[in-house]
Amino acid sequence: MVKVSMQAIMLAFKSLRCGCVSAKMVTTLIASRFYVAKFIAALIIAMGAPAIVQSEILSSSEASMQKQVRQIPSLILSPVFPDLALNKPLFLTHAGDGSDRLFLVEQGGAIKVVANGSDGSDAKLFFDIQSATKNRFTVSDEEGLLGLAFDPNYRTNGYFYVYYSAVSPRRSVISRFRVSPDDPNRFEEASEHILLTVEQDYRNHNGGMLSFGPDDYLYVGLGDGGSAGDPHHRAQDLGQLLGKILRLDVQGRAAPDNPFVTVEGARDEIWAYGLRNPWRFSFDRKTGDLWAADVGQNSREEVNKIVRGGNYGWRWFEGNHSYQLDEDSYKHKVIMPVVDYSHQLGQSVTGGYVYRGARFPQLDGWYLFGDYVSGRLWALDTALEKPSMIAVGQVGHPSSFGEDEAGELYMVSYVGQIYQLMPE
Ligand SMILES: [Ca+2]
Ligand SMILES: [Ca+2]
Repeated sequence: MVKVSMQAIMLAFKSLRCGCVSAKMVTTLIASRFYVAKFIAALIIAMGAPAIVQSEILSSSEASMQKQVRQIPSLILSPVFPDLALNKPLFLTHAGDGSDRLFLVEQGGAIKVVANGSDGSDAKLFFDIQSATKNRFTVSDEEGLLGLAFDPNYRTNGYFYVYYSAVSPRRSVISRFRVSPDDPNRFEEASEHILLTVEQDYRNHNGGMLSFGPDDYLYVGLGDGGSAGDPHHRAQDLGQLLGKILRLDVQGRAAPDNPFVTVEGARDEIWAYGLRNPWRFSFDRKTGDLWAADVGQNSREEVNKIVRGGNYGWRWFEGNHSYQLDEDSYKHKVIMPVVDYSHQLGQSVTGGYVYRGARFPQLDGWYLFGDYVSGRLWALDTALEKPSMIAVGQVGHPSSFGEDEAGELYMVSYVGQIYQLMPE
């Protein structure tokens, strides 16, 4: 169940030198995955060394498929910012301005900024939704401050973009803000410029990812609107923005060469469609490939490589399985996921990144992602046409992954901890 190596546990025992902790207590602790993140953090504090999470092959059948391919090294999840308190963090990113700061998004509407490599005690409140907008911000399980992206020209224009939920009426809002001219660690109040508003009739499936592509366009992830089973069949409806990935310019307009600008009745903003709830996508820094995780309904979670104009199948398909086929489903080309997995392994996929940092060349080209519910983490070798999922660890509620300016990878745990991902 829990993939904390025995080696790490024995090391912890040794350094603790404490006869009062029984093996049974440890087993009980690690069997409760809710406490895994805090348990690992406690181990690190006790050990003064990073926890070790063993890479392992998923199953014997997977093992035979993996024989001829390279192995990912054992990974360490090393907690960072020990003196930083976070409440329901959902994302981590950088400004791309050479300052090497990290920006941490909390669902409740705050963005905190810290120096990369610090203990976190230097954290400043960069953004606060309550002083940012007159709109009625709202938070629920899948609503809140969900996304953040910095303008490719942030260094000169100070613009950044956020995705948040509002009510009266219920909607998703994508807005641009500006940094304060007087303080690089604080945004400028009253600088909101709304790029796009999308009506929502349900609280769930809001997507929320924002990211600039290598083409300097802003990509936006929107879920199918919510409820269950896409009752209004929106993901396949090119006349609607829900269930799509959009590609916008920095004014919020459709990019002029988007795939459906010449298609009658289709929204110009759409880049790809047939998505249920894309929860985190990212661009491979080396190849420009767009990798998106799409959260499933009742049985399958999936990871997709998104191409221009692609239809990713929902609600006709959930992962590689049919969900609700109809006469139209047989007339359309649908792109199946690169990988999908059953709800025995997890119930809500969290997309990650292809590692392209310089520090750990042995991780180059591995796409790292996880599952929010089970806490399992996996890697895909993107050099392969049909990569298999390789389990690399397990940790409490991975809500997102993130990159620093140098392309080093982090994992954001919803319980309030950030980890850096690195080889053992
Ligand atoms: Ca919704
Ligand atoms: Ca799909």
